[in-house]
Amino acid sequence: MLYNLLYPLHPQFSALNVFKYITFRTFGAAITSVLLCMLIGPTFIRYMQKKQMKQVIRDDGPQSHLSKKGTPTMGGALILAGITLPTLLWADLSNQYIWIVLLLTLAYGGIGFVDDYRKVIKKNPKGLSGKAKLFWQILFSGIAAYVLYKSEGVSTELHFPFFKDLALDLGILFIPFAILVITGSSNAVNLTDGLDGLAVGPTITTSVSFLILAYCAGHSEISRYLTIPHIPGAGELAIFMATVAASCLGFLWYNTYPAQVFMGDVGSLALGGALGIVAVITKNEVLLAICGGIFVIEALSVMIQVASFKMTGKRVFKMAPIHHHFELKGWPEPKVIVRFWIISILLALVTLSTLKLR
Ligand code: 57M
Repeated sequence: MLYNLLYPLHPQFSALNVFKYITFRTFGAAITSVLLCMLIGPTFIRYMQKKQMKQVIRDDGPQSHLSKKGTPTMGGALILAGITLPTLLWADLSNQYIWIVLLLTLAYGGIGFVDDYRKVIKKNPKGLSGKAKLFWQILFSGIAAYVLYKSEGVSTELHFPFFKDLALDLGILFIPFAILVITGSSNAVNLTDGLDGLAVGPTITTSVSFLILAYCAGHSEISRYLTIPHIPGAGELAIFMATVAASCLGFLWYNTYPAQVFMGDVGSLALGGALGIVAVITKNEVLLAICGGIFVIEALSVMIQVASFKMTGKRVFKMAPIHHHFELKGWPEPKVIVRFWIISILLALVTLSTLKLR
């Protein structure tokens, strides 16, 4: 909004020229997001406590989790505010990608909100059924994918890191593929969100990496130099990714061990959806699987566990998702969390190194 309002005035006030730069607006958006989440946090937590919006803790998980009873949840609403308001403030609102990613993120947050609302307020432990969640996720990501497919200049090619000249044109299959990436990413982040700060850590490393990837993809000279697909307009997504990373950072202030608030599905489904749609637009779907490797490992651990139990009656892990396995092995919760963060930082470095490696 600031760009649309202030930049046109730069012929009269040359200082306003600074709003032209994505880098300047990215920093502005990030600072606004962190401050917003950190400042609203205490009021938000008090409100959730007053309204009794507290997490129900299952008693069949690791016993250390029983002490988390009464922790307020739905902190994802705070994250969504930290993404939406600064994006509206700092991004170019005439950019179609900004609207697609923002609306998809809010729609996924809406699905999570209904689930949390039923569980926490209506005291229905089942919340929104798995099938209903998947239906809405497919519908919303399908709409976003269709809009992208029909948009001029949006490529339907799938690109591969390390093999920069290799591209597979998916054609109409771009739509189901995009649905798979966005829905898969959303559910994988949701599965990861089972320890204090466990999901926000890798979300920060992934969104900072995608901030850089989006900036490079949107820049004609940098993308040509790096021989990555040039996607005009995608640079604005750096601002959106900055708000995702920064609102997670602000939220982490309260979600770090021992957590004062959980994000709930309203946060986890939205964050995963946001990463998925940005990966699709910037042609980095494969890199999302590498950068978000922690989410992939968490989701795979559940699939392996369920398949093994169904086929052999035996469990591969003490409990899935895999973070519970390490807890049950006796690792203190902060150790599991920080080690998973370390892996996600390493994966982000590998991801960014692909910009130069072929
Ligand atoms: C949500 N939700 C947390 C919180 C958070 C198929 C199966 C593997 C599904 C899986 C599942 O339900 N996953 C999705 C995981 C829950 O956190 C809430 O949910 C939100 C995210 N959606 O924001 O609102 C609990 O996680 C802990 N937590 C923290 N700190 C945080 O910052 O400590 C969350 C955030 C919270 C809190 O304890 O209550 C969750 O784990 O339920 N199911 C499971 O994860 C269950 N696994 C399981 O059944 N494994 C089986 C099979 C099916 C694979 C097996 O291994 O044999 C475990 N979850 C729990 N207890 N709670 C096991 C038992």
